[in-house]
Amino acid sequence: MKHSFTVCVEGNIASGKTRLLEYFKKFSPIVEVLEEPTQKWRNIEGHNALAKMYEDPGRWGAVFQSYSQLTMTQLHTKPHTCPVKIMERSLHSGRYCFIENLHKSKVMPDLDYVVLTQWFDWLTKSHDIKVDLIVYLRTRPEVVLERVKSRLRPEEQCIPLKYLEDLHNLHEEWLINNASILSPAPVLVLDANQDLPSMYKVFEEEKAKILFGLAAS
Ligand code: TTP
Repeated sequence: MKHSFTVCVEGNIASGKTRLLEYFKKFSPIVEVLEEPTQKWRNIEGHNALAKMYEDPGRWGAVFQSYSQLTMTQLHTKPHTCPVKIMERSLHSGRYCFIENLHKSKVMPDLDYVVLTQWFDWLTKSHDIKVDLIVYLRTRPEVVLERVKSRLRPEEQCIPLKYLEDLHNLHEEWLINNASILSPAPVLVLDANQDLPSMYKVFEEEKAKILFGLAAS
């Protein structure tokens, strides 16, 4: 299969991306769902890169983002097996949200930033990283902070509201304010502040657009 319709699900930490992916698994074999490899990030030959990044982002932020870029490229370039491929995140959110945030907040040195962004530019130009639709799960930072606290992922318990506000603002810059320049695809924005049963209703109502593009109804 040459090219699937590729959907990337984006949104702040704990915005509900995995829930959307879980929901769309029922459309197999039309849909292939590719989850984010967070387990790989937590165990690189015995090293927990996610934990190290939160403990000392100045020392480990670039290493973590470099590994995340590698695993995300592997997902983007994985041969297609179904007409629709739904991925959690993309190379682009790594670049425009997380790398940008580390650098903007002066945690990441200029050199680390330049090297990572040059890698991003080269990867996105030289590989088949086509994205057809972005689903943006838009949330308020206060809402995702509560979810981060209640899901008890140990590495994330140190996350303050300010970090989620900064990431929220960068998602907004990327997918709302500068979408025509920076987004690799049209953006479907969903209000993801709601509880899970309400979100399942939204996914059901929006499923044609998510599977076949914004023109579908
Ligand atoms: P997310 O990619 O936001 O995944 P999530 O598990 O929060 O998604 P959801 O609850 O919406 O299903 O982040 C996973 C962790 O990895 C989080 O602690 C943030 C971190 N991360 C980075 O630090 N840099 C990155 O480039 C990415 C993609 C994630």
